[in-house]
Amino acid sequence: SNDYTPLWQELGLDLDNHAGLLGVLSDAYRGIYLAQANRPRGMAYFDFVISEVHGLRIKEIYEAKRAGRKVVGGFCVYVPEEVVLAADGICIGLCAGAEVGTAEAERFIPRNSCALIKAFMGFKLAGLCPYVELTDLIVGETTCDGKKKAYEIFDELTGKVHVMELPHMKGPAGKRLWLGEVARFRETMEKLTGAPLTLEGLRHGVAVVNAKRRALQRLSRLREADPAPLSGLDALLVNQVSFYDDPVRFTAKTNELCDELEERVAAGVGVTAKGAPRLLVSGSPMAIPNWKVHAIVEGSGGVVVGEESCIGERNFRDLADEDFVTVEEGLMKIAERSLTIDCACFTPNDERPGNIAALCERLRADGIIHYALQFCTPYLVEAYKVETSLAGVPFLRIETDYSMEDFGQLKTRLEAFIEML
Ligand code: BJ8
Repeated sequence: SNDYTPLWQELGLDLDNHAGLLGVLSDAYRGIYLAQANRPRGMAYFDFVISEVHGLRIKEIYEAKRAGRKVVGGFCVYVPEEVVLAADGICIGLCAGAEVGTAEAERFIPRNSCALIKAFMGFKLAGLCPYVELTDLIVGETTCDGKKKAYEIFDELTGKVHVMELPHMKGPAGKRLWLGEVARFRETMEKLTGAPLTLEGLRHGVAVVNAKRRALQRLSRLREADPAPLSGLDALLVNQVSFYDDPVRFTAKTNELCDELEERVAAGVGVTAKGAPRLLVSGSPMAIPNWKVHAIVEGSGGVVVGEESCIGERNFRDLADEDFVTVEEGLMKIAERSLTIDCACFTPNDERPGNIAALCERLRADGIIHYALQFCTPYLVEAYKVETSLAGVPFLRIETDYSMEDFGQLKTRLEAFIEML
């Protein structure tokens, strides 16, 4: 295999720490992913992507950057990837799902910050994230208080954070504000690239991202089958990879996987026996390599059939309207699409319970696991409304972080829940 050490060194990574991280990651991947039975052949591509997560993909981005393309990192599905692609940029999701650099992060942010925030700070501070180092621009947003305030410090550390002001209500004033913010982001991108955004570019950006969303929608629909044609772990992985792989290649590979899954469904082939308990996981996003809950569920006889999450349905449920004739109109269509996202940072967030009910029915889920990261106030508080609106559907609330300390306790609770279904 290739030696990427000189590249990692050039990016300023802490080589010892980094080697440790990759070792832990590949052990976890072997134990959790490669140990699964009856995986579709199409997952081989995603196994390869993971094995090269800090290798080949980093080299590709590095080379694209040398050829003049700009790299934009983000933490939220409200960040308009279409606009980045319209400017011939590369868009990368920077959310992190491993407990890394915690002590370093806690020098800057409180201990009771959610694990996701602690991890993105920790990865940067411990010199472990080549993606952050490759970015020309990092886009933050005013979603939850923890992220909003952490971006101020992240900007001090990196000097390249642009914050988009996301409204917290979706009335006319909120819509105007968001439209203005998408327009301001366009200007930021134009300044970064030194070139005006074109209609052709924007059409291309929307088409590429919509195609990716369509492939993920297709994957989601295939999970309706009983037995499920692929594990929740594998589906989660595909969704996680969608945030940093080349979008055109990712779409092609996901569609190839779906072709194979269609054959499986037609032949009644699945990863479990027919009738295995089907779970929908709902709540805070599960950034790579956060596989804990799925691993426990699927190690306990259940199968996860959907993620009502930003690393899941919220990322691809709605497409942007491709019918526009000016750049301004295109930006409006992009802004309108993103406001259909039902994030708990909004108030009220009345669409979410209905969306969960519909998803639960479509996926024929037997129960819902409401997953919230510890200290994630928006999702922890909203769990009440979700649970009460879904009366009759078996519902389990869990609150956890990235550590393995509660693994045994979580396993006991999840096993009991699955047994009851
Ligand atoms: S649109 S869910 S990606 S904000 S887990 S950092 S909310 S305390 S991630 Fe999110 Fe955008 Fe909403 Fe989606 Fe805060 Fe909660 Fe931590 Fe979170």
